[in-house]
Amino acid sequence: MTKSLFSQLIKLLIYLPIVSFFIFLELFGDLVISKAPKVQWHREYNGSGDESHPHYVIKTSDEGFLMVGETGFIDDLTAKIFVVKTDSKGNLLWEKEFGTPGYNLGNCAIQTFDGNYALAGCLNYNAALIKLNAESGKVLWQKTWDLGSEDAFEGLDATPDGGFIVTGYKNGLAENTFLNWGEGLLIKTDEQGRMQWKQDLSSYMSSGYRVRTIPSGYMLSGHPHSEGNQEFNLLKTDFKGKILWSRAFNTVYWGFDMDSKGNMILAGHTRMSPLSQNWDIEVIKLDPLGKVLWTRYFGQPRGYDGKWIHDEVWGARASLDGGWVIVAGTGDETNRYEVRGHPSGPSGEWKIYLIKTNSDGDLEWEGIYGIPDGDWAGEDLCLTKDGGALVANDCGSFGFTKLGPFLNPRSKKILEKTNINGAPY
Ligand SMILES: [Ca+2]
Ligand SMILES: [Ca+2]
Repeated sequence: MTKSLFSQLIKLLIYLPIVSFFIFLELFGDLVISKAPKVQWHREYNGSGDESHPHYVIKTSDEGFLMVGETGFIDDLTAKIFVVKTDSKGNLLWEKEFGTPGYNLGNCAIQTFDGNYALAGCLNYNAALIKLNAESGKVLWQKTWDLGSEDAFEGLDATPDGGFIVTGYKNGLAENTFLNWGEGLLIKTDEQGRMQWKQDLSSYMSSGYRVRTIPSGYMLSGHPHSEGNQEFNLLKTDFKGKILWSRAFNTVYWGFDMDSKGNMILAGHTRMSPLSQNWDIEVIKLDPLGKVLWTRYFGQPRGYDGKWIHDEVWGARASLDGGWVIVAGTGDETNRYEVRGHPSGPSGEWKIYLIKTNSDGDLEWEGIYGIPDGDWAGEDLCLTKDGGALVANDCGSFGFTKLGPFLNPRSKKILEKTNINGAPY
């Protein structure tokens, strides 16, 4: 009897620390899951145009999503701004189109401090800022500016006084939704969209692209000064738009985000890559003063000859573990190549290409997502409360492609810190 009790006690002493250890892991286990997440669900919405193309997505405070882009085409002047609001499962809550078919661009969106939404883009060759009711999508107000020929807003953020900071370009070429080689500008408005000041960025940028309110002013990423002079990608201004410093790099970057410490990521695609002679992904991490901490290249995730493969990155997000998620598309458009019979399928079918790095830029996983006989491409991404993400998928319509957790959902307390735009900053 005594012996049995004694052996029970010994067992308890042996097992208790092991059990406690696993309880500890359950509660505070690694935030990171080091393998590519799977698609949980996918929904598509098209507007009145033949096709629709998303550019930007945010997670909203109701855990749903707001995606913005265009329906119709820029090339044949049939485009309208298209906005889709869904719940957390991708079910449609409302959709809206703005502008008459022509040259209209839906480029960026935020949730405002009052819980509604604001969009930045272009209506009929004029830069546009539109505020929408969150419940219905009804326009609360809309402002357009003819700042100079073809102009558009590319990025916006809310400001602490309830107003807006918007960036974009004037005197552009109005050729597409991407590079238009205009003259960069930065505008501050009040809460009703009335302009308070504007800053000419034309000696720095052909276009501002993303802008973020930070405790000491505004940080903005933008496109190079001119096609021949691939320079100036990052500007810091004070709250009046005075330029405090600028940084120049030799690549056109699209993805931009900041982590909670003010570190930044810039992600673009370049032919000057050590991996191949075709477009590969270049990612740089910068400290809060714009000093480059590291540079990494990624590409050819499906294993084709890199000479033919375009890896095109359009977005990047800070991840709550201190790492980064890069969102891209991968494929080729070369009829001469189009590998058929390859284990990964024809290379001409485009796929979403996601890259997860740790804070040092080391690859943790790459994810490839697509469908047979169809084209998918990642345009943007937001993090979700379950530790997963939602990709804005350009699949010929607005694709809402939900990925399962890649951050440990058990670390919920940390994940709840995710702000309304899906980034921790
Ligand atoms: Ca104009
Ligand atoms: Ca490539």
